[in-house]
Amino acid sequence: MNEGMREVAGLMARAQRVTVLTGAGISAESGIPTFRGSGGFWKDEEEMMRLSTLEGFLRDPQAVWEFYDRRRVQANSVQPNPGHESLADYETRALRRSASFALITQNVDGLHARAGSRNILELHGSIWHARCFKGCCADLVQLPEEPLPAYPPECPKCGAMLRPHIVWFGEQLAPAVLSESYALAEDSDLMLVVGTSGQVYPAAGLPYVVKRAGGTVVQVNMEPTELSHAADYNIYGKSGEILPELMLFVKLGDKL
Ligand code: BJW
Ligand code: ZN
Repeated sequence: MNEGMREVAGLMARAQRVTVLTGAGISAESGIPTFRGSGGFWKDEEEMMRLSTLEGFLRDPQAVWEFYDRRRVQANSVQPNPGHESLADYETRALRRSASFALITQNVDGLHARAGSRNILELHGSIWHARCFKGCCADLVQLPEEPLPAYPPECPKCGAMLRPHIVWFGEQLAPAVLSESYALAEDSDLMLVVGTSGQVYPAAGLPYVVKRAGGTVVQVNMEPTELSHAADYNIYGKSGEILPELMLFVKLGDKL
């Protein structure tokens, strides 16, 4: 067993203002690939620039839309795993004892909501939505579970091309979501950081905000990351196993 599991569960049980930051690793056990590392979404840097930048989209919107079609079909074919479910369970228990709880995710797959999490901030958007490329029509367009009939899809209001509602490299995160995330981090007494490589900013800056403001950071990951040195506790293992185990201790503690 990882050292400190009981200690961390004790912190989780007592924290009054909880934030959780998740990344692709939490969905890995559902069968959704992570970004970096072998078997990831991008084969190499060239593919990353082709599929996850505005320049890549403008060069070949069809290829990028096909990529997101595959991602939606895949996300729809898998289930949230015990890691997602444990965080939803933790939120319910935190609210019951009048603690605040927010789940800040870099993931775009929608699995946290399907697991029952409620207060979710999606930092990098969602594969389930598109928006007008011209930016003139503010409403998000809901995307279907199956591949689109034609590419690129058109804005239902003005007929311009739609783009995926995703934050690509070099693009600004939605200011309201980002500022709320920073405010929540600054105010947290505990942040759980789960399944992220901690390489992509500004999301990777959030644990440092918690530390600077005097809060505690607990990382759960398969392996050491860029954030390991900043975390007060590092628990190495699969989040789909570690988080349920932590919740078991939290629940035992509640009964004592
Ligand atoms: C498990 C597990 C299990 C596995 N259990 N754990 C130089 C040039 C240009 C830009 C920059 C630059 N320097 C910095 C920047 C800014 C850039 C950035 O940070 N780049 C770095 C990579 C260097 N950031 C941006 O561009 C952001 N915008 C911005 O900053 O605007 C202002 C600005 C603009 C320009 C210059 C400077 C400032 C936007 C970032 C948007 C990120 N978007 C993506 C792609 C979305 C597209 C899509 O989904 O298709 O979001 S990138 C990709 O990475 C995705 C993810 O959300 C994000 C984070 O990845 P994550 O979640 O950490 O996944 P992995 O795969 O990296 O890690 C998985 C982890 O899980 C690993 O640690 C595993 O060990 C672990 N794991 N199984 C537990 N079972
Ligand atoms: Zn439009």
